[in-house]
Amino acid sequence: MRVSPTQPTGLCLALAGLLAIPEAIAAPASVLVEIPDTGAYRLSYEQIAAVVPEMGEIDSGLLRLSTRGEPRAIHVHDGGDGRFGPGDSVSFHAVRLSGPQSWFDTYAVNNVYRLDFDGSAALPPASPAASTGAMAALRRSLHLEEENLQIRLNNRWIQPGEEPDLWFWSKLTQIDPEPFRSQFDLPDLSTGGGTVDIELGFRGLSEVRAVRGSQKPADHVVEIRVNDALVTTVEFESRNEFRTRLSLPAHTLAATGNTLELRVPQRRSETADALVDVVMFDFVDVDYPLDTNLSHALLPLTVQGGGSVAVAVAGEPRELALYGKDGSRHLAEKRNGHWHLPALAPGEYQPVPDGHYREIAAIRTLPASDWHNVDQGYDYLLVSHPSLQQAARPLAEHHRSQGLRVAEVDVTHLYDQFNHGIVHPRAIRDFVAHAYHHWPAPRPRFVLLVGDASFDIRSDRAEDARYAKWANMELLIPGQFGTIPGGMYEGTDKLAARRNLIPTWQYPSEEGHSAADNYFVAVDGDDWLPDLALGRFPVVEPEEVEAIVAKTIRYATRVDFGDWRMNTLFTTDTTPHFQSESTRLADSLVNEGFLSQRVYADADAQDNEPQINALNEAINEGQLLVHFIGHGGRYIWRTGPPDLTRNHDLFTLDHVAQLNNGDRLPMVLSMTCYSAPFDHPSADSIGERFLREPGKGAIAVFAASWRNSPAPAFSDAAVRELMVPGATIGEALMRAKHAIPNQWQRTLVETYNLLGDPAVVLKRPSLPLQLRVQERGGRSSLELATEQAVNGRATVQWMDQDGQLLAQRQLEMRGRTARVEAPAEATTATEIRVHLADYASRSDGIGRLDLVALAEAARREAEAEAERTRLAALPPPTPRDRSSVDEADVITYSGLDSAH
Ligand SMILES: [Ca+2]
Ligand SMILES: [Ca+2]
Ligand SMILES: [Ca+2]
Ligand SMILES: [Ca+2]
Repeated sequence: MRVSPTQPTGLCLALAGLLAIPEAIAAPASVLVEIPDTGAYRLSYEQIAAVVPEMGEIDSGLLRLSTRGEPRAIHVHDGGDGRFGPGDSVSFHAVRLSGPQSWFDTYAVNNVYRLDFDGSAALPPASPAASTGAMAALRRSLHLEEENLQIRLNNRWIQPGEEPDLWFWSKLTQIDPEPFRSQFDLPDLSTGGGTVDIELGFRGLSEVRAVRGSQKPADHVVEIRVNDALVTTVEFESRNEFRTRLSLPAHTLAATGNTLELRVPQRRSETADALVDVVMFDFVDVDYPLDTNLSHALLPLTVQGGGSVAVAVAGEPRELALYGKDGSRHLAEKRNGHWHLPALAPGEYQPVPDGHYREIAAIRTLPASDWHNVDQGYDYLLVSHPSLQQAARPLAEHHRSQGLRVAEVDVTHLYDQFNHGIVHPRAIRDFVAHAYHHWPAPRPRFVLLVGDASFDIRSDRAEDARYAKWANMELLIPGQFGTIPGGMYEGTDKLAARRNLIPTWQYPSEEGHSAADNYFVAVDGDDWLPDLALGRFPVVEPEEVEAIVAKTIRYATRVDFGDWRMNTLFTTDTTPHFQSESTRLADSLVNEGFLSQRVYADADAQDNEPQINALNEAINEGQLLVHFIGHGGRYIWRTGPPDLTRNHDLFTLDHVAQLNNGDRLPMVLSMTCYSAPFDHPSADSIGERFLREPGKGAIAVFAASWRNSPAPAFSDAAVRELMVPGATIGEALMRAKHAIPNQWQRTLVETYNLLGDPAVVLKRPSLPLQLRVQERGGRSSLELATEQAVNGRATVQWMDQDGQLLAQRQLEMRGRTARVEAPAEATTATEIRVHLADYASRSDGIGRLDLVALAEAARREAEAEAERTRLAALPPPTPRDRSSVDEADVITYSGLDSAH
């Protein structure tokens, strides 16, 4: 039976039921153990039995340890009976997780070791023995690194898939009033001789431009002082990482209270301009000679060159063991007040006096589900954080009721089955790729991620000033690390690391790392275009999931379709280019029979209150689609670029919260900078808020996670694909991404994410409807025609040129045609709009006639006819085209683009 404190699901119960069959009773053959740091760990039988209660006593020789599939040494303390049971324990040396390019991993906090009980896994090679028994010199290596400030590196400095260190201890600049100072200890330092070796890590941020005719000064200069003495001044170039090594006589340092001081000096160029110099300080590695009297026996030691060791240990322990990084374990022998260890191989060892092992972070069994091998295919992969799985279940049931095969997947199982238990977005992507390529048919079409992400995976400090807002400019501005405030998440205490329920992948865009769920579904071919439809619910609380699920199911199943779905809303900022593109896009929908309201910010207005009110009213009335293109003012919509003196907010999180549009939920396309940076550790965004609002807001949001240049062609493709009757929004947006396959627009593909269920079908009216105006004997009437017989009601509206309603008629429609006389008050109408609801098929259609355009066409046709008549009267007679003349008093206009 699986026992996991975070996994109280029905699936668990079902599996428990299965396991009750006698043949199936078998203890899980493995557990996964999370460890936070390098050191020696002990695991008692009781700790293991707490997650594997049916384990029983086993042969000690069956125990195996591994990490990332590599065998590691394990030491069994079984009381000498050869059986591992109650009262026994195992111990091992484990190494902390580091990133491929960083001390702290980008995506995971803990490393994971796997303990197998069935003896089938490989054993590690034997540890090497020392070649000499002579006394070895002892040293100690310590790594000091703090993660206080995060930078963004653009795609000039990092490439997709790289995981550079983006977190730094401190920022150093030429205008810092005081140098950076930090105290450091060298516990058990031997000052008798030898050297203390220090390595410092930096990354440059600024660059100095070369002045023609003069030598370019170094980009960076850093003065390094240790214990108030200038040790060296280093110079380096560019925004790359830079490391420097110092070697100091041990007697210049002390076991406690040393100081490290770093200063970027003020410099002037040959033209006497002050040079900007910004350097990020990352870490210090120290390696120093050890005294043989150890006061700090819980810190590691290095046996230099190999050989025997004799140390005195403070605190008079009764027992001392040394665990080698190579897997070896050595019990020291006490003689004459010293602990003796013969013939140790060179390398690092962790002393363990009197059983002072480190504490593991967690232990769990491997999941019983096996997502490598399934006996049926699935259409829909619903991947949830375990804390949200229950809340998402009704959505899975809903899709099953619609005929989709839904796999409900606990995201932690994907780490266990696809990445050796270690958290990484690669595990999710590899799972999707495996399902896509290797599962039985059908191929999955949809992936939904239920859980928010956060790029600050270690801290619970919600301090926005720690996170870079720009890749290039911001860090160069004195005293600034981003000052435009964002709104904090409300109604939850989950911030920073606690929001990171399902990681996202980080794409290095022109403006730095950006949340990119697209990575999870770009699984076919050697390209970055998506192959499945993907959405995410970026929330942390079960109630938030329940609210989105409830909205989604109501949207899909309600049948009282209203004519609000004729409405579309196009809004933008003050930029003329965006306004003209927005109008072009709006017009394309008008021609399909949709109403399209435009709300454009006014550059001359003091406050744009009328526009804000218009947006509120329009969304409350109900919109099928809301499209914003323009400038995002960091997590919201703004009237222009983020210049606080001239521009201001257009639509904010507060406006979203104050909506009362109920079930009239729009699909929101937010084609702008960071309107859904859903991986921000603490700041809420308009995109997330639109989806998250219970009982109102939006059905889904398509928005960018970071800065970008919105492309009207992308909007065109997105709107066109979303309007295809029956298209799911996830697949429509996937196709829209395929419409922009240029490498230089990859940022749009990667950083625009769908927040919402990808299998939602936009509720656009889709019944094909033909409209004709007939003028006979001075009376005007409208004829409606459908391809299939309907049983429903049509609402006909006559509008004037200002969009005011002149008259409205409702008529029952049975069969394929219906006719209504134009009312007397409609004589000045310039437009007719029709909404037809068919109760029989539970569908509806819309149509629109532009009477001005029709009149113009009729006038032109009359002129053409007059010309034909005139020509016909001329000898020799020309044959007349009768067909158009017969229909001259009947003008037909299709109310729905039948191309869809
Ligand atoms: Ca035993
Ligand atoms: Ca770092
Ligand atoms: Ca692809
Ligand atoms: Ca978020």
